[in-house]
Amino acid sequence: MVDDTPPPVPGAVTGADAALADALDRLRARLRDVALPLDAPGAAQARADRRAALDQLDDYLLPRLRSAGAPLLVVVGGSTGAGKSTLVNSLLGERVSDPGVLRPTTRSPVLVHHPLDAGWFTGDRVLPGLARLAGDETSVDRRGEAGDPQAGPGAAAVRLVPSAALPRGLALLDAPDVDSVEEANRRLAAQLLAAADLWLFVTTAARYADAVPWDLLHTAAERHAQVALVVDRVDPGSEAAVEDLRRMLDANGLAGAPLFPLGEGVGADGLLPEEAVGPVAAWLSDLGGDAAARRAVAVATRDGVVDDLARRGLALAQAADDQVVAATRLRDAVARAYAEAAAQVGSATSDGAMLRGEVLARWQELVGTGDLLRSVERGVGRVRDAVVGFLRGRPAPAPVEQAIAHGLAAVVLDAADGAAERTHAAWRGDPSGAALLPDLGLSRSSATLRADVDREIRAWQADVLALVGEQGAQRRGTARALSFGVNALGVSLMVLAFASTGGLTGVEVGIAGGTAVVAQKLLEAVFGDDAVRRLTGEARERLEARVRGLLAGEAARYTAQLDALVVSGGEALRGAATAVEDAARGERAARTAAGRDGAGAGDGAAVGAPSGSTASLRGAHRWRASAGGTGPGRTPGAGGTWPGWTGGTAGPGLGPGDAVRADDPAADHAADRPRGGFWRRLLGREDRG
Ligand SMILES: Nc1nc2c(ncn2[C@@H]2O[C@H](COP(=O)(O)OP(=O)(O)OP(=O)(O)O)[C@@H](O)[C@H]2O)c(=O)[nH]1
Ligand SMILES: [Mg+2]
Repeated sequence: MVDDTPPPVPGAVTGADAALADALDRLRARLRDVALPLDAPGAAQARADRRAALDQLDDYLLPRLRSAGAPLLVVVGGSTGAGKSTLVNSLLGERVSDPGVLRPTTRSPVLVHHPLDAGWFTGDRVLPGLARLAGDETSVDRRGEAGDPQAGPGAAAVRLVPSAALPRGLALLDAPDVDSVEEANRRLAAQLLAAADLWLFVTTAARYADAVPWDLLHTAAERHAQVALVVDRVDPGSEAAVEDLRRMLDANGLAGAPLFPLGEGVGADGLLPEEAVGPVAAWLSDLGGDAAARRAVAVATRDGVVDDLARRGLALAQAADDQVVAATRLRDAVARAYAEAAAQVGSATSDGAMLRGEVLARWQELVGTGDLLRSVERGVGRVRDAVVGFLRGRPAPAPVEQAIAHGLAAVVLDAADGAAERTHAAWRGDPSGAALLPDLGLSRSSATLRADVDREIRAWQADVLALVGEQGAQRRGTARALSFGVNALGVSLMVLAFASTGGLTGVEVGIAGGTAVVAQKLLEAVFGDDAVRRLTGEARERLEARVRGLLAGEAARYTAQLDALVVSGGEALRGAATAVEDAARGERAARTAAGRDGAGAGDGAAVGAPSGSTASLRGAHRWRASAGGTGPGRTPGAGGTWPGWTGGTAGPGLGPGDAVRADDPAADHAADRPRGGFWRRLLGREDRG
């Protein structure tokens, strides 16, 4: 588990920065909480966004906010084989990262820092999710979070390489290829770029328009990340590619990105010649030596990331709300289908449909030709005696009971099967539901339903017999009738229950050609009208309750899929994202006010090492010596200029020419360099004239 609260460090932030860090901490907690388990449209992207947002908070933003003095992290990214490792080695003049012929070469990122800056990188402050490798170590136990599939031996690690060739306050990270055939490489490269204060993007004259790098460059532009580009292998004749790339950058929101074309091939030592890397070296060395410039770059990238995270938080809140909507829609489909099933059973057991076929035949066997009805209607003797006499001579009522059980089971099973089919169809037609269906046999009723239905129907029939028995016990004079015919009376009540609609009984609705009339007369003769009405209602209610229970069990097979998921709305996340926006506004206002008060310089000085203690990267001196002229650093451009980055032709913020050509090239000294136009623009001092 990553410790979110590193120990206080020199230059640690307070005030508005701390409020922003707190707001981001809360956003992080909400992002962790938000669950997007349903495959609603856009959910896969939202999950990836959520992961990326958490990574960026952990790897970059929170550490950066809490360690105002951390060195500027320049991440060298780009296509495989573009020459990232070669560039890093060439800038340092030593092979810290293995370039190679086999792609991809760089799997473990290499982070080069000044020896005195080591403390910033050995701990958890930067990229806390990546283990550290020192020297020649090759395997790691990643300090991943519990349950993290990437944790464990062989997982991502970063190799730390101290180098005095690098200015203090500047770190170079050689990343894996962004378009790698290996997914882990691609993901790591994107994660590293997201943790960068500055992207140094390496491409080639042949591949500068490739889609994958441009996806990332678009992301950078969107986030206002600070970006510079290096174009390798610009042979004479391919200058047009550089011009085209410049146009693409301008047209895609990266007009301010410096562009460094490199034309030289690698030497026998595997390094690019000094004069080739000179412009990049000089530009980066200047940046390393200028605390205010470093701060400006770091803050510009950070602001973009904060805005982007708040935006992402809001979008993810919407995605979380969409999940709630999707879950509700799925639950509604289940509820609708099973309510319909219950209604279907309800009408099939009250409209007389049950009293046809087998039930009717067995019932007629039981009640015979109508002698009973006639004697009851004639009012001969005491009615109850007539019933007793009638019941004494009857066959057993078991076949009627069985026929009822059989018919009733068919009705319930049919309704349940229909509901399962409808639910399955509704879920299958819904992306969120479809993902929950495979391997679950949810297209039909559960395998145990038939047995469950049979059991419930038997239990209901027992209920009805018990009702009749209880009613007899309460009423004087029924003992004899019951002693002969509790089963016959029970069956009569079942029949009557199937012929009662909206409080009307069989006689009133004339159901099934008077089938129910005999049952009703028989029961009324024994118990009286009111009791029969009440008993019929009670028998129906018990049946309905048991059917409801069966259908609820069936419906639960679907809703359990949803219950197993945590689906919570995006309200808390939305609140946290809005709070980040507010805190960011506050922090920027405080920064502006501090700048007006002249406190900006002190602020800037808090970033990394103070000016004056810097080394220069390889080739920087050579470039500076020739800056503004036609020295070797500028070849092979015609007339000593690179068409791709000459500031005069393609608008503001164009590149190394701006950065390294001082206003007065004659006053060009490594230790005391005036700041280039690029940095002035970043710092908001547009005073070049
Ligand atoms: N001609 C020429 N060759 C180069 C240049 N830069 C790199 N190379 C060669 O291209 C090959 C790949 O270079 P690397 O530096 O390993 O490329 P990479 O971008 O680090 O590649 P991955 O780590 O696989 O992503 C090596 O053989 C280098 O010698 C260049 O500017 N010009
Ligand atoms: Mg490499």
